[in-house]
Amino acid sequence: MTSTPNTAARTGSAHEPVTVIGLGLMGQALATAFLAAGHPTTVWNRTPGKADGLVARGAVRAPSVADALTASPLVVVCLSDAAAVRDTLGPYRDRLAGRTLVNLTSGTSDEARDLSAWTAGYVDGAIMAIPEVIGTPEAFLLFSGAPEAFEKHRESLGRLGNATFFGADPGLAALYDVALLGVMWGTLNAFLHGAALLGAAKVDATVFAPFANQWLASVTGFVSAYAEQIDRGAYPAEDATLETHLATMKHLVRESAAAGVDTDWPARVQALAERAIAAGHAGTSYASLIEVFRGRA
Ligand code: FVH
Repeated sequence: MTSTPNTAARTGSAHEPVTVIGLGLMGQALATAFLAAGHPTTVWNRTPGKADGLVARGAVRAPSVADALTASPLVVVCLSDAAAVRDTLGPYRDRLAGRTLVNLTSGTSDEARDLSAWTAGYVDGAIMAIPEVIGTPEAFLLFSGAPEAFEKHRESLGRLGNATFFGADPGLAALYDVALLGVMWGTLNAFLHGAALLGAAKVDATVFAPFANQWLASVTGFVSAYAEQIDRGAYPAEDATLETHLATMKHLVRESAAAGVDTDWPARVQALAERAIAAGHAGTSYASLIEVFRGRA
């Protein structure tokens, strides 16, 4: 069913026209998903040739940024960084009036809040996915900003993947983005350190990986339990005390030194626990380390 413009305007988005600005690896995937879902899709890229494949599949190449902005009620921008967004859209921000600008460029919460001044219809977003999974439920996208603008285009934005809206603060999606990336980097650093340690004993990473994955399944169970403790502000040691953790952290430091692999990371893990214990958390759960991360220990 193709919706007429006013229907699209009233209901927001059955197959509303969408503009995608930025056709890098991610922008190409975004435009492809909108095209595949039947949205009339207008595209613009600094290097025009990157639009060729999309135009061959039915996208309309906008001759200028101004034309790209005025072509659709929903404009999605996905460039390298906030500076690129400012450089590209800044001169034409007056054309954003009455439109929804969804910025899927990685950036900080402050950058998102600054850009939100450009239009009442500003929605910031973060993509927790690689281009290949865009358009599938495997992709999850975080949004925050103008609630009415998001709701108006929720269906269209849902074409990209699993869309979650975090509320009116335009900076919140970016904060979730970096917090989740921090979970990724911390987890991968831990795996890579373990692989280096076992590698020193001639254990291949592919042999270690299934055990790491099995253990990660258990560790993720701690996350929900510790989240409840954090929100209650009480850290009962229902699984192990911080003192017990510290004793085995020292083993990791000693084994790393003996194997000649990085000791900075395990030493940092040990130092965090020692700071929490020094602040009186010896007999509490691992969740009490949040007091260190909050700067209270
Ligand atoms: N690729 C991924 O898996 C990650 C997943 C998580 C989110 N990121 C963020 O998405 C933004 C774009 O990333 P990308 O992978 O598409 O990046 P590139 O392929 O390098 O494309 C960059 C596009 O930005 C255009 N661009 C850069 N600087 C400017 C500028 N000053 N003025 C205008 N456009 C600019 C570039 O144009 P061109 O080089 O093709 O002419 C590309 O369209 C990014 O924030 C990731 O962190 C992706």
